[in-house]
Amino acid sequence: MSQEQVFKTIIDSIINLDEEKAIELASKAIKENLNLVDVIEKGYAAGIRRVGELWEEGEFFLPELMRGAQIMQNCLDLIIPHLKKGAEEVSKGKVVLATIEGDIHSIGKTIVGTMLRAYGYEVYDLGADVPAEKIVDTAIEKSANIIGVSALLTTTMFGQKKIIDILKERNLLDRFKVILGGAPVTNAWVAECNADGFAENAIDAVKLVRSLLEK
Ligand code: B12
Repeated sequence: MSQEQVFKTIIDSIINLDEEKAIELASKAIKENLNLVDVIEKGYAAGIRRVGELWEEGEFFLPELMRGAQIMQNCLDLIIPHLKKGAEEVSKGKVVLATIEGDIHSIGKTIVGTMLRAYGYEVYDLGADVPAEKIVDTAIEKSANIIGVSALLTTTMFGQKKIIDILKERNLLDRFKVILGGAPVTNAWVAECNADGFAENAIDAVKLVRSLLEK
């Protein structure tokens, strides 16, 4: 089977909400030493995004969206420990990561955290639905270099801007780089927030963190 066919089979297993198949394909990918980052991004993540589209189109209802997310999470739980292999011992920098308050979407943020750890960064993942103040306070407490904030809802994106506003208020803008992520985030939004960058996927997030810390 070609790589593209493998990704297509994974996408189908998520769209069909076929947990047994999705798990079987995850185990196979690990056993066959496939590029697990590609397996996640081009397979499972593409599948769950398609489920989101089907939900938007009215083909799927909320329980199906939730089921798809749960299946994806179970597959990630299997794959992620294998991604961590090769992580470097020495920390290259500290990142505080969270999904902003009011927003429970955690899958993409968790993948970003895992990839950053795999590339040697120290990550404090505060989870989802986290108040902006708590994110800033943790960044201060941990002496972080970077604050990464995820938002998947157009209504919660404003919380990303709140982080910058709090930093400005407390005269802390020079102390941290703030990076944003999540499906609705664009370059224009990053500019409006006065943030330091955004990334569309976990690999680009690693590149972004690396480039910001080199500055
Ligand atoms: C799975 C999912 C859910 C799951 C979430 C499970 C979980 N634990 O995360 C469940 C079923 C719980 C859910 C709930 C809801 N959802 Co939902 N959900 C999705 C869906 C289909 C996929 C999201 C996902 O996991 N994608 C896969 C990951 C890998 O991609 P990602 O999140 O984009 O992350 C990548 C990048 O963005 C980036 N990234 C992410 N974070 C960060 C952070 C940093 C710092 C950086 C640098 C990069 C980065 O890297 C990641 C890895 O590649 C999206 C559709 C979509 N296209 O996004 C809708 C979607 C986000 N949901 C939507 C909605 C409306 C809801 C609900 C309000 C539904 C409801 N009526 O209850 C609730 C939200 C409740 C709340 N208060 O938060 C809408 C949002 C619409 C809008 N414009 O605001 C979407 C877009 C669906 C749609 N097409 O309408 N959802």
